[in-house]
Amino acid sequence: MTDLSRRNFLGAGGLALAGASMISGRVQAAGLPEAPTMTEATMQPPLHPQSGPDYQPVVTLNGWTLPWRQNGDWKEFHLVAEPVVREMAPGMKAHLWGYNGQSPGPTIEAVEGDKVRIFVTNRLPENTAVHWHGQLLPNGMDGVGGLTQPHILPGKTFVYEFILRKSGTFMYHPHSDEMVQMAMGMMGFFVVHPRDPAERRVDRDFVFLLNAFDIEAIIYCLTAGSSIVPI
Ligand SMILES: [Cu+2]
Repeated sequence: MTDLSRRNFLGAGGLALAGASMISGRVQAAGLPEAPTMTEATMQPPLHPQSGPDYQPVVTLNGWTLPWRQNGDWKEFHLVAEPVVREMAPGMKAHLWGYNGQSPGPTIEAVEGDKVRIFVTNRLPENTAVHWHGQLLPNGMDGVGGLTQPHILPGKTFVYEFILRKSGTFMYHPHSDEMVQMAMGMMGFFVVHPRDPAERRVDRDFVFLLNAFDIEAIIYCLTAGSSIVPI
């Protein structure tokens, strides 16, 4: 655990410098990958791979795919857990928690056999951790805060590294105050394409997450003086 925390935790500000003694030389040399953010809740075009094996990318309905960078053998992603505001219907804004500007979070896409390094920065007001649901990986990368790793404290970044052992459609979500955090909207897809692009080749591939929220309605009435008061 000591080694894990030393190797995988970074500070939030001035990461490359502040975190230098806490992370591996390889990560230190590379610095943190950019954390793309999405301001639109509308469906974004699929992201065709610019490096590595080819595949038919998925379209995430009402969502988007997280860009990555290739760093040697590794595909590097950067997730940011944070509060987000999503307009569910015209004028109805929900205060959710999500990743990289949206809830649900962006779809992570890669290929069976890929080495992935996923930086997770916590901008929530409480601890978090990310569990890679259904993936076969080393126990220390399984993302159960307080059990298989220390919780990621607010302002900190944790680095997950593992090899994608099987193809399939998976999801990621927190395992740190998970009942609250999942209810707040923290989840996203993790699509692993078969290594052989001819295997179960499809022409078009879609994923969509269904989620239900109980949102307290505030009903307003317009008074004669045109001020708005909740009733
Ligand atoms: Cu799960």
